[in-house]
Amino acid sequence: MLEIVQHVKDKDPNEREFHQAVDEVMASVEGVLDQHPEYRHAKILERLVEPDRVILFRVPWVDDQGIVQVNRGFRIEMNSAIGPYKGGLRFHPSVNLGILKFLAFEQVFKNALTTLPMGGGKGGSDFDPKGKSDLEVMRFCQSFMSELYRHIGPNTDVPAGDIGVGAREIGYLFGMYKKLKNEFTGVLTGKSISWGGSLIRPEATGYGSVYFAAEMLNTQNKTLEGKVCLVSGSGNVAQYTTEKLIEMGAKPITLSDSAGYIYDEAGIDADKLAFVKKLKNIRRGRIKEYAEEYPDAVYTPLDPGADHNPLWAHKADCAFPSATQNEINGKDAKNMIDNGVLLVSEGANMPTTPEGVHFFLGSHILYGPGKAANAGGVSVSGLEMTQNSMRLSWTREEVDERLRLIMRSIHKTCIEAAEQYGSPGNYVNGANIAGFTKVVNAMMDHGVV
Ligand code: NDP
Ligand code: 2IT
Repeated sequence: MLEIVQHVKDKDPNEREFHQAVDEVMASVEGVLDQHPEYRHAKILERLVEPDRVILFRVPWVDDQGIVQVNRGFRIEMNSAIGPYKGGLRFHPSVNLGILKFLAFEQVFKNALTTLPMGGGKGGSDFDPKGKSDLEVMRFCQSFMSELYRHIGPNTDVPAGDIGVGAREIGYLFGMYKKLKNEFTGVLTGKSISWGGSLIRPEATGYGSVYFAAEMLNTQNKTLEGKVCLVSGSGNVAQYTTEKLIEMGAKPITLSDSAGYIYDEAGIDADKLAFVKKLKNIRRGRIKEYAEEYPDAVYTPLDPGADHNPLWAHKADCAFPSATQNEINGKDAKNMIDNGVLLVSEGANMPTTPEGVHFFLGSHILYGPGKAANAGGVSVSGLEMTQNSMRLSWTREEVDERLRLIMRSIHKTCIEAAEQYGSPGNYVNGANIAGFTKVVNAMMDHGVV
């Protein structure tokens, strides 16, 4: 293990997910470091793992019963070497400093791969939007922004959505920012279309993950046509992954939430997906209801104590993890390989444990890690910033075409970087090396700051 990984573990022993993310990147870039002793001399690694700043704040709000609630708010401004801090906000009870530092760290390299000028950041709260009324969510978002507004700005730090933060939350956050600053600017992305949003932003992460999968398959002269696909999650990324898979002639057969998953052997088609969108985005219900609506589908509750997740044990060709971190462990990865999975494209951030990654890489399947495969979301966020700066909006077709080109470019960059450093076909090394090199060279240009 590189010294820097031990240093990070010693310094913040409780930030397990952050250690995991640092460990993976550092293992990939050892060859680059050997060729560039000047990086070590400039203490580049020590600077990369230390956020530019961490903002931690109290978020008090009043619930519908009139009771005062207190949550914790965070923004990690990780690295701004190649552009303003950019990255989502996550509202989920599991949110803590270690999780947000892992997400911010990943975001730095992901954003560097997009070809657009964006630094890396991430934020959020341990607030749980589940089961809250719209008014409670609004009061929470307003309180959250009443502190965050002084730290962000269209040329400083531009947050967006992530788990638990969608169009509704971005609306409330934007409304409060605009009121406090008396400024209408592109300070958030994922905005609705009538007030500065970009077409295709809601679709972008899921579509991008499927475009990345198509690029990977293309290296073996294969397509998605007829491929049976496992999808996890049922939120933004899972829904638009499923939509694009259906459009490309593939057959998605699973979806999940944190309580369980559905298996639909006949395939999830466009009508069934329309039901899921209404269920999840409007009624805010549970995926279990899919099996009540479509009785041929089977619902299985997830057992948090189990040593594997049965969703990943169904026979399939491709897998699109689109829920959360570490949702595929070593056993799940082995089950997938044994069942003939030939491609994994990660819509979620770091959904595979190190043991799982080891398995995928060892079995030489097409394995697209999150920071490459899910970069379509932040890419279209970057395009939303561009449109806001120009004060115009592009058509659906234009944004979608740019997204396709960006995903193709990320794929090519990964392939080339992996080859250059002696691990052809290894997208993990490719993505880490290419993202790292771009950020680090900018840091070297800027001197010791
Ligand atoms: P959503 O909140 O829209 O959906 C999240 C989905 O994942 C829900 O189905 C949720 O189930 C499930 N989920 C969340 N936490 C857990 C958990 N601990 N265990 C099991 N299931 C869980 O979020 P997104 O679709 O936006 O995000 C999904 C993933 O994609 C995340 O890893 C995110 O970081 C990543 N991502 C998102 C991007 C975006 O543009 N939105 C861009 C790039 C990556 P439940 O409703 O039960 O909580
Ligand atoms: O993980 C991610 O890339 C996101 N949640 C999207 C970030 C963004 O700024 O659009």
